[in-house]
Amino acid sequence: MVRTVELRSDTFTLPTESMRNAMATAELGDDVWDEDPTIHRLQDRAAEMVGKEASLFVPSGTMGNLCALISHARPGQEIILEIDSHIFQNEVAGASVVGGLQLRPLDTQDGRLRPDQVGAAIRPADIHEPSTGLLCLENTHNRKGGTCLTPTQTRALCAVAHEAGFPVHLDGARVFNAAVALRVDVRELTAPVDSVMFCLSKGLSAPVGSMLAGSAAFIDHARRMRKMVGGGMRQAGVLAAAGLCALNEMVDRLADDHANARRLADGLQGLPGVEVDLSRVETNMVFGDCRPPLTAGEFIDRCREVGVLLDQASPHRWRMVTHRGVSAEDVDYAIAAVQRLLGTPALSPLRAAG
Ligand code: TLP
Repeated sequence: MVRTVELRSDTFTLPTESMRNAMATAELGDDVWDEDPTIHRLQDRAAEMVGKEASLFVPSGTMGNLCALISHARPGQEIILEIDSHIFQNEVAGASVVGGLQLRPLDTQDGRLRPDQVGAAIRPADIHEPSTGLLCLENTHNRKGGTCLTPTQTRALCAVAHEAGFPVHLDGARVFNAAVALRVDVRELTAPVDSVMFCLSKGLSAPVGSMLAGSAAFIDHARRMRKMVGGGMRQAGVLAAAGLCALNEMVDRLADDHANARRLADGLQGLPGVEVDLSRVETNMVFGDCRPPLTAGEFIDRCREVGVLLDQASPHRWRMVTHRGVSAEDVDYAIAAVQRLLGTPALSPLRAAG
């Protein structure tokens, strides 16, 4: 039987029954007037979970990051971040367009910036140069494999920024995945940073929304910025109700997604034509490279024909993401399907190369 295994992203997760029920009965008000009680409950709960004074519900992770960047830094300032970070690669240059900010990307092997590397990128007080306004971290790091920054690494990086006098923002779209994988309270990963954005709509399965958390003064300013970029919503409590279920009911089960990603990576590793770096599989993502002449585009098209959906990361690189909608049986089906595909003449890299 052909089934569909959705491995393109954890953004494909659908709301749970408990979320649907909570949405149907949520108490509502106008959140632009700051009068939606369900939004208040979500914002209080989110702030408490990440150990910050306040938080703000935003429609997307992209908007949360943008509001953070333009709240922390002034036009003309430079932001240090990792070269494959979502903010640098996937947010349509919003920080530059809306915030007038210059981005300073630094390269790493595995998404983990080093304190000495950040230190060396800080601008001196020179009239010709922009001043450094912010350091951005990403945990887990998406494009480098879903890799985690530990509490110690986070603290060391923040110390460099704070000593130089500028703040740190964490793109923690999947910071709960990091906390679960590292077996630490998420506060250990968020306490050292000045602000954190995390997504409710990825592995946590809510239909829409992300949270931005930080000091009360920072969140007050970010609320104005959210309004400026069109993110002020009215009876948004209908979405916040699902977000509360996400925070209260969906964090611990992320461990299942991590086990499934490991199972998937183990099953795919060693197949002819694809290469999977097992050492990078720390959370719910599996990246692989196709060996030429096989391209990721070809591989993805053929996988789709057998019901296995995955995402392209570069001409030869693909990504599979596990989540609540992918069971261990789905993983086994996907492995067997890919195994069969790589054995077929049309895709067999050995045959094509010979
Ligand atoms: N990531 C999406 C795509 O945009 C690539 C995905 O499928 O992984 N930070 C990180 C680290 C992210 O991975 C994402 C989304 C965001 C921010 C933005 O969140 P949204 O999609 O809610 O704007």
